[in-house]
Amino acid sequence: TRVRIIGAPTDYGANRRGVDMGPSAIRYGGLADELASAGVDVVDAGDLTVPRAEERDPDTDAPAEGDAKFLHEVADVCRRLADETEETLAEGAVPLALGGDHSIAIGSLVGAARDADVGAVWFDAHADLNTPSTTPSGNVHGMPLAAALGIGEFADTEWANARGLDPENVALVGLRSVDDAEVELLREHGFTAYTMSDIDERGITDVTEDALAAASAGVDGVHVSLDLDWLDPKEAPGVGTPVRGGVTYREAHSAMEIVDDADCLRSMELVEVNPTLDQHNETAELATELAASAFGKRVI
Ligand code: DIR
Ligand code: MN
Ligand code: MN
Ligand code: MN
Repeated sequence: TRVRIIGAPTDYGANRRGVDMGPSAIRYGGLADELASAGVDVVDAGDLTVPRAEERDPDTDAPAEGDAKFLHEVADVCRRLADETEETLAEGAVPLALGGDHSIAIGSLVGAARDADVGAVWFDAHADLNTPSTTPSGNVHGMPLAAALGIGEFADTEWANARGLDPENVALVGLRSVDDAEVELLREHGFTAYTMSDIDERGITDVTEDALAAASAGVDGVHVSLDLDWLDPKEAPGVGTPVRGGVTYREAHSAMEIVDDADCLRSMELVEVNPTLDQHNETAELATELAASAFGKRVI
């Protein structure tokens, strides 16, 4: 396997500053070495150029659509990430995007689904299905799945529509903080959704296998989106929106090993690592280990 790392150091989409340092923290946490130990051929494409929030042009500051903060800036980064993602896939490599906040997933999904039908598995405490009219926070990191699927006000947003992605091939795993409007969408659109209670009852292996089966049915491959707040904050304290009751270290590794076993991984991202909220960079290090498991690293 060949993997191309693409850093997307944004913090436009989150309410706690510092998540733009995620790509550095994850690299410093040993990503290239971890992937190499999984037998992966790694190329680091560096970071996309992302202007700081403080440097944005005041003329383009007007909120674009309802209450979505920095939507213009998010669009600019996601367009470029989509192009890089598409090019990486065309070269036969697996794009691995490093956030940054979760809004970058719009770019990953658009790029992955331009010339292919794809599914997605969303490992996250949150559903990320808000839109500018339903968002309680204004933060675009709570909207990427809705944006990529063209839900609500995103129906005609050309930069956000992931052409080859449909809700029937989207599986969410580990939900425990879902807003009312998101609950409605989860019921309406034919998503596969597993809460923490499902994991309690059925175990992480069964749930992850079913999620991958739903995501991969009838498509060319699967995008895995790993929001580090999926894990319990005891394991992953360096995130902006921690929610108690997440998966354990072992459950997370088990799920990533099942991703590898399913043999359908086509693109991936690691998001929401915020080293300013972390202890000794442990969340970034965890992210690198989980990526290695997803790309095939085993003890023996
Ligand atoms: C909440 C939090 N649902 C929102 N979302 C987060 O702001 O839309 N997503 N933290 O990762
Ligand atoms: Mn989350
Ligand atoms: Mn579509
Ligand atoms: Mn998220």
